[in-house]
Amino acid sequence: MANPFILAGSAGSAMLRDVAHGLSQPQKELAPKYFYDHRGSELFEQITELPEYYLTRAERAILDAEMPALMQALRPATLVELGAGSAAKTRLILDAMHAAGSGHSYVPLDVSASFLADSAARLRAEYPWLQVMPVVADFTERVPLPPAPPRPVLMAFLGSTIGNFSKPEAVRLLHRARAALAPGDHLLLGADLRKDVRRLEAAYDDSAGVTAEFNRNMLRVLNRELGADFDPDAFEHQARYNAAEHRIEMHLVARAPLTVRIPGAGVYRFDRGESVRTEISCKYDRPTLDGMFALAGLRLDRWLTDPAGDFALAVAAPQPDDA
Ligand code: AVJ
Repeated sequence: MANPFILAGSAGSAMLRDVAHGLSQPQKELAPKYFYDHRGSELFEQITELPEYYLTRAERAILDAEMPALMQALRPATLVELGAGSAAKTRLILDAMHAAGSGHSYVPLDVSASFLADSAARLRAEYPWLQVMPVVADFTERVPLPPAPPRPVLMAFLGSTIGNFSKPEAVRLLHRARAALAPGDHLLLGADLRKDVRRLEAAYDDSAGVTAEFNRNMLRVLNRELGADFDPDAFEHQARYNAAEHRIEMHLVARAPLTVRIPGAGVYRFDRGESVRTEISCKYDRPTLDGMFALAGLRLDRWLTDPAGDFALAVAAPQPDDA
């Protein structure tokens, strides 16, 4: 028993249990959702503007080039967005939707009620024609839509956030998304593509050190939220490409032997050079996504990439149950 101090139920928070469980694995791990406190979200914004981090620019370029024609073809009445992420990308889709004259409903789904309220207020002010129906939900658990949303629905899951999930988890998530879709609806999935390892590693280990700060910020979040005593400076940022799994892994590597105390969750030892993995960021190709869609009851419908082939927007449609 690694952690005899964990109390079941209300006595131990979900975060405490999750962190204790992750730190008890042979390869210690922490969930990437813990990056994103206020500071972490700011650092991520900075990452998206780094010269090495091509993902956001590539995805925006595809949206810019392809959304007008896609909205003309699909004519969605409602845009559902999983993770109500970057306002700039949402606007490219909403603008194209408005230009196509197909619909005016927007359903952002996010865990953070305050983030949703802020972005909804801003969008309503900027788009008087838009009906915004925010839903507070953790879309990794469930994908609830408001009752009878105007259809067809276009459900967007952008930013290659799917890459944070292992293949079985990602398929489960896609399957849940599929369950919320009706015939005629579509899923719009942003996915980062496989490429030269040096470019991938540079994207997650920038020369300005912003990603290193982002990575260490997770320890500050755990210190504040759980009263843990991580010394962020005692850990080195590392981004490695795991070629067998086709994914970038971010680790925090202990520079020396150390122990960390987490009240109510015990004491954790790190050997010198031992790491905690804080994120996986899976990289895809078309056959792999094809296969994942098939397992999730979806069918790839359109494959849109930037000219360099760095990033893809995959459009998928629900398969009938008997197909
Ligand atoms: C927001 C999960 C897509 O994996 O590229 C950026 C997060 N981590 N730099 C990614 C991230 C390090 C990002 N996602």
